[in-house]
Amino acid sequence: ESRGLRDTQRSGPLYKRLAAALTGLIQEGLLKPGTALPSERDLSESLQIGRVTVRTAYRDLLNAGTLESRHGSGTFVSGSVQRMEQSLWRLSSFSADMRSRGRVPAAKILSRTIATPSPEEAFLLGLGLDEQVLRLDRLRLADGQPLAIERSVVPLKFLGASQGNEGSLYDALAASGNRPVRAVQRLTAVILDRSSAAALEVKAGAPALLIERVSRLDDERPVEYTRSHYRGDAYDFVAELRIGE
Ligand code: 16G
Repeated sequence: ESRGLRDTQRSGPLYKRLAAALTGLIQEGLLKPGTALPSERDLSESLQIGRVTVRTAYRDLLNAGTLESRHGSGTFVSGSVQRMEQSLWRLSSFSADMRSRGRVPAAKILSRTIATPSPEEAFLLGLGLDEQVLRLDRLRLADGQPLAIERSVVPLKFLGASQGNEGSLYDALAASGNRPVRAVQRLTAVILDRSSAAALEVKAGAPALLIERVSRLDDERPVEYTRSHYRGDAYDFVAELRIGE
């Protein structure tokens, strides 16, 4: 452990390097939420660095919310990421899924444009190249915690007056009588690039699941093409399997 702590960052004040090393261990999942950290004295002894250095590093991480102190029992890794199980079979929206878990869903709009579809989007959505789509980039949060970043492309003709401006896209579609009822989705393991990782508050290079979904209306017309990056540390996708023929 101490080798890892020393290797992570090589320059800057020692307390900063220690704080960065601890953050790295937490983000890599080697120090799990709820884990107790060594006392200031134990860590300064085992790393052979001053107690003030350890105290300052801990203080920075406490201020950042990465660590939390519990009275009388010490310093702990904040109980931040709550891992969730998600069915691979049920078609649901981010908002509905979070509500069913008792969490508060939110969307931060990163970009929103109305344009003609790219050839790929037109093909996947069964559109003419001159029709209009809404292209919506959103960060998805639950209880203020970022869990996914996604780009949704929706034919404008399926959206009502809200034009997907607020809250749940599926709610907006349902409100205009265009509820998605069927979807095909593909899951692919990916590494997050720097900007997606920053938005999701994980380390650059952290793993994610890229989930591409094409949803359809009752009459089979495609209603959505969405590419979502779901944080790898937040989700387990679960399916029940039956023996094949
Ligand atoms: C989920 C869907 C996404 C859909 C969104 C709608 C996955 C992998 N993706 O993120 O395709 O567009 O929900 O959510 O589940 P909303 O109704 O809350 O906007």
